[in-house]
Amino acid sequence: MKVVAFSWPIKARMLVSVASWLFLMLSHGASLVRGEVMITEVAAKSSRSTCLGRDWVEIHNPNATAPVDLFTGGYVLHDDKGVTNEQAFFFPPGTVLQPGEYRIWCTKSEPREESPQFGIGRQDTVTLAAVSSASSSVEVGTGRAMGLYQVVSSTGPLPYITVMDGFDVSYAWDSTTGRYEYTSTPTPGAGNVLTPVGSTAEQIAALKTQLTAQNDLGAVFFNMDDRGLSVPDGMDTVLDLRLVMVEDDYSYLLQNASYEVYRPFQS
Ligand SMILES: *[C@@H]1O[C@H](CO)[C@@H](O)[C@H](O)[C@H]1NC(C)=O
Ligand SMILES: CC(=O)N[C@H]1CO[C@H](CO)[C@@H](O)[C@@H]1O
Repeated sequence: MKVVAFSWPIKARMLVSVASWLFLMLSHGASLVRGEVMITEVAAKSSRSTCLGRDWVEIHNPNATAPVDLFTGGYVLHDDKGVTNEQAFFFPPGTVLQPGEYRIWCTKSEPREESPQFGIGRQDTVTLAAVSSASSSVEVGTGRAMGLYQVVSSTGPLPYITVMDGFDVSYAWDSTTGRYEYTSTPTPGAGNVLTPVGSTAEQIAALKTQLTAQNDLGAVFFNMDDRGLSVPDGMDTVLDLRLVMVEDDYSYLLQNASYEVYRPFQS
């Protein structure tokens, strides 16, 4: 026999939250007028600098003249656990996307009312849904809240790809092909730039090029090549630091060469 793993307290809480949200929405005089907004970009942990490394979702209002109110429009953002999951995210009052705006939401952040609390897992699906305009006649108490919503925009399951650590990647809408693709040039909060992610070999080559360029900059700045010798176009020495160390400590430094080694010095 199959046991339905759905405890009553959670179910009750969920229904109360949907019901109170609907009430809040209606009490704000919401008319369920909405525009054509869409999910334009999502990042599943692989975009490092944005949102302190957390996942993020970008939503775009392509309309050039009309703002879209995500609260009064009855929008909800959820992952593949669906709109009835506790972590489905209801936009708070005053969430208005201006004409042409791209805005990102960091997941699992504070305050919780302003951040989707679901993570975007491998092959997860991120969906933007909205309360169906026919919802006034639907009984929220039946628990079939699913029927209240219609999908507005969905990424579909995020395809699995190999992405090296240290490589910035997002899954972005390509308006020229009408499909989502991975790009190695994430553009959180702005129009997408599609740059194919490439094979593992190509990622390694790109990373090497990037690191070599960074190393070359460092060689000029520190006026020191890989062997510690000065370089032709190196910058002038600004600070000449001389330390006197005990022989053992000095040899320890040489034997344990690393960017961070702690040893006492005499003067
Ligand atoms: C922008 O929104 C307005 C108001 O909802 C609508 O009349 C218009 O058709 C929309 N424009 C586009 C290009 O969708
Ligand atoms: C932390 C560490 O790696 N220490 C090493 C430094 O070098 C000496 C001599 O080779 C080693 O004995 C230590 O283990």
